[in-house]
Amino acid sequence: MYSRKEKWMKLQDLKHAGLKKWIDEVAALTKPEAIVIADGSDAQYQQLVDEMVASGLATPLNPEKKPGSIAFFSDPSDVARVENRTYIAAASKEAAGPTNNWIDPTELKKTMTGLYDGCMKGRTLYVIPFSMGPVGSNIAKIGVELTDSAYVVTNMMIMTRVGEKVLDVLGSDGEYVQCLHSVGKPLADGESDEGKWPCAPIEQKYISHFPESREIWSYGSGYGGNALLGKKCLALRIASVLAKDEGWLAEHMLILKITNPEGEAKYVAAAFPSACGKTNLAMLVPTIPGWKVETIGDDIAWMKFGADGRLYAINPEAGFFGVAPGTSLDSNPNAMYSLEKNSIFTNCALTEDNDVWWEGIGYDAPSKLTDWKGNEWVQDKGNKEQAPASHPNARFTAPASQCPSIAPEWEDPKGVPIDAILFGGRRPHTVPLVHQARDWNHGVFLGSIVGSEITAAALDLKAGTIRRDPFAMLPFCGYHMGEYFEHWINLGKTHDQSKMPKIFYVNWFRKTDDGKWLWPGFGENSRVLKWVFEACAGTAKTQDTAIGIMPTADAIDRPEGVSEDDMAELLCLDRDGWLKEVADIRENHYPKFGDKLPKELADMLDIMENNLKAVDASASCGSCC
Ligand code: TSX
Ligand code: MN
Repeated sequence: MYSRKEKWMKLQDLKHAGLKKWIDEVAALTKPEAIVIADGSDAQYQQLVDEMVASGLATPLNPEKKPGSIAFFSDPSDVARVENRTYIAAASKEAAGPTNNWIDPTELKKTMTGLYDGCMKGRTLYVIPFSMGPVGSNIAKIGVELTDSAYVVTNMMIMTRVGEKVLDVLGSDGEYVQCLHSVGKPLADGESDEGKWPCAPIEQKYISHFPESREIWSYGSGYGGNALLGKKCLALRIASVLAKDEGWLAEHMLILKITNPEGEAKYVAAAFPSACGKTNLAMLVPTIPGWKVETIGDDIAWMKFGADGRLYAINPEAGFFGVAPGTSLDSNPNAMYSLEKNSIFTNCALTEDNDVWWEGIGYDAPSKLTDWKGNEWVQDKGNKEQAPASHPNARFTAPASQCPSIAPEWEDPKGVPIDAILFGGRRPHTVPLVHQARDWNHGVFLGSIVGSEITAAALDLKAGTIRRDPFAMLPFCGYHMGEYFEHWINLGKTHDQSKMPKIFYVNWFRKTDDGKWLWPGFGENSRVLKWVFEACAGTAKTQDTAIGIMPTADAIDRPEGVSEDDMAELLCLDRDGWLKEVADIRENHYPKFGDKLPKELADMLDIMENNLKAVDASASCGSCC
């Protein structure tokens, strides 16, 4: 049965007895027709593409417009991460914490073993040995994903480092994270997928994490974070547990490098909830002359303390799995150049000449499109209710090496020393354009209160309400969020503060009372990054306030179109707004973490409240807030 393709590596060739045994066990359970080991070669990538094109699952794109690229259209029910079917199956419910779904691991394994039984009949089981992080880096981790989806294999080949070089590092007894995945739609005898995107109904979908045994079991979805198990499942949920145990950080953060006109560089990591433009910031083109921004990563940072006491970060990924709608030459030219070739597009619209199109790509749709559901679609600008041609969560999968702004050191195995950590979110009011934490614990406090205004896309809560997403990690922390806060606090106790990154909170999303953006954002954010750079260098113009360290009124150069009054509003201290914020944190946010909320954070909230009450109400912010 093993290896239908003689030319690829065979199971017998694997040197790792434990890995071979696990593959045998999974094959005995799932009963695939064949087993193929992903060797990471271009030839194998091409063969997988050819097979998916032949079956009708993949659409080859126009080689003149998007060379080496393909498009996929998922089942309409399988378009995003499924948080309500995502489980942290820790030994106890308490260990998973109040913000994760929990099922007893023994019970969950029993249920899922039942689902996996025979689920790969008639399909191929692919073995994907992958490295999160540069192969051989001492910050990197190895995973092996077993999957029945060739779509997953090709995406993993872009998003991670795959193949024989990983098996070489793994050796005969190396450690790896077991990642088991099936699309979860068993074929009947004689049935084939016939170009359909297979997946299971929602009540059979399970995205399960077993933190004690460091295993991931995923069933029923072929999409993104549910299926490409190196990303959210391994690099965040499982790695966050490893990081707590081993004294490092696995974070939902971009990493960028900023260089001033004198050639001095600083490295910045930044965490934002979804829909705040993390990928855009990671690839920002500065508007201020002489300054340069380069990209290390756009989604995940693994950070460890070096022998010199500084915090070093690597990007564990090798590609970008970015939201396509809204990505244009205006909003993010570097992303557009990254996806020009050798990329995978999922749920984008297709043009008549086999290029991709999406809402917010920066130009009108051509006369006729095929929408992501496969239907003919003609743009009707008069109709505000028209369903979009691309799914709002449509994605591009592009190699990071193709990004024009990628930093030369992006694959340095020792990582880059982080100077600043930014938190942020969509806050139309109250939160200023930028402020800095007074010290590490205050910075942890800022991370713990991260929140973002609900955008129209999220229908479960009223638009205009703020959803808290501490450290942008709420959906991605593999253990109790209160213990996660404590882990951050503890790092401050055990390390030299003078060598730790400075912590900031930014907000690109302030609005006027009549709903207009106060700040132009995008490349103009380089002005804020410049102030952050200067704050790290000790040369910034700053003032101490009730909420932390803020820029003086003239510390940040004003972009064109931003008046002096606008700037004052962006940088004012909204005493009453912050007092409401304190009340909301005290009544609605912090109680969620029960007695696991570190005392340092409760104290920090009291301090902020007292500071604010001491501000003269009539003197604060005049008329602007
Ligand atoms: O990514 C964004 N960033 C960060 C860029 C480096 N977006 C897009 C968010 C959705 C993913 C932004 N949207 C940003 C921003 O800084 N700011 C805004 C709000 C905004 C939108 C459009 C305009 C200005 C601000 N344009 C005009 O007013 C012309
Ligand atoms: Mn993310």
